[in-house]
Amino acid sequence: MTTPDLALAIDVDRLVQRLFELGEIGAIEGTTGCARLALTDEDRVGRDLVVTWMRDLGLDISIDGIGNVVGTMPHRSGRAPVMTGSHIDTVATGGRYDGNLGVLAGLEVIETVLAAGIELHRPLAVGFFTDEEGARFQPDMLGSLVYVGGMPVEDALLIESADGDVVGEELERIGYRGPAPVPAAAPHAFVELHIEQGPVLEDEDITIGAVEGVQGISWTEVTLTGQSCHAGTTPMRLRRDPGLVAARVASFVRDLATEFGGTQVGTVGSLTLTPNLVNVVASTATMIVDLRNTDEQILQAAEQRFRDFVVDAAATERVDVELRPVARFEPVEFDERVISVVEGCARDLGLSSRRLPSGAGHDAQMLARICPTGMIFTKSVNGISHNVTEYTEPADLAAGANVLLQTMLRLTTTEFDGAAR
Ligand code: HGY
Ligand code: MN
Ligand code: MN
Repeated sequence: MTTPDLALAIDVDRLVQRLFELGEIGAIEGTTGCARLALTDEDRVGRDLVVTWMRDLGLDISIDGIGNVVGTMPHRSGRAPVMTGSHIDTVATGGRYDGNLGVLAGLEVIETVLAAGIELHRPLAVGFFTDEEGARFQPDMLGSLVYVGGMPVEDALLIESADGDVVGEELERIGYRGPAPVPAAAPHAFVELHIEQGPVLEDEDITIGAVEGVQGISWTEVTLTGQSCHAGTTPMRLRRDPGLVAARVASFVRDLATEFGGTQVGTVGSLTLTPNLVNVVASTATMIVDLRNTDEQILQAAEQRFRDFVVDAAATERVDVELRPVARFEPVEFDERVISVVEGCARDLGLSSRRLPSGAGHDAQMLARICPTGMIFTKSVNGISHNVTEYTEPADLAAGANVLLQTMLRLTTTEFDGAAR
């Protein structure tokens, strides 16, 4: 295929139906959300369903040592595929589109191309990566990190959740510890469709996001250890209260983001007090602080300010503190050549587009280490995600998936001289 066949279009009803079916697995009662934390039974059932759809299309399926699954069109050329994909694990209060759209739209693109009987210069592939969310096992993007050689699979298999579950054991238990080698062979190019998960496209009424890159991410687990004692009898001057320090840290993180401004964000979304009882001063407080910025130097400065504050706040209350980095990824820039193809496809399809950075982490930021990579965003209604009310209109699902279709087709005949740019 040389000239793009703009008349070719995905079947949005089939895509919506699959999003619904997958969303029913781990459905959160009374909502349109779902919970499929990585390597849980719900994740296994979701994986089985997507693998069945891949098999029904006649794709060659590979499952690697960290449970990443890739379906590739059989192709006589032996050339590296143009690959798409994302994740099907969700946060505990997830929606039906985060990650799932990228995987199912990729499946839809391949089904559309196969049905049209188009001869391609190189195959298309679609994958889902293990534990993109990092909600149960940190860091996030764990599967794609291993896929590109960013972490030895042996190390990844030893990672423990807060509940003491171990990645390797859970992977065995759900039957997804596969034989395919990691790091994987580099695809020819990678492009991921994802919901924006923020308000920009909707606020500006723009249909497609041509994503420039992903901001840097820093997750630090903070363990504060004080002394539990009676809430009624213990004078305030004698207390060593880690709950108080945790509250001051959470407030500081917000103030730091406000002070830095720009793209700086800071979040304390995970905070556990032990024993977490109304009449007991906590013995320990455990939290994970999420700091992000598009600029690496500023992110490092924010990290340093946060660390200094925690140590000082703990000392003031005579509380012990332990800091443990659990995820740290520098900002990533996508390949200009892929970004331009995304923009060109949007334009040829008559869709408005703009460039923007991604506030969220994505598997594409890992694939960018090994091949020319880009992303396509489509709107999130009210900019909401990681929330059961997450929603994207069918027209925007179709727009994103059709840009993905055209982008993947063009990338099959795009030759990339030299390293990613
Ligand atoms: O945390 C993130 O940005 C992604 O959802 N894992
Ligand atoms: Mn995602
Ligand atoms: Mn997510």
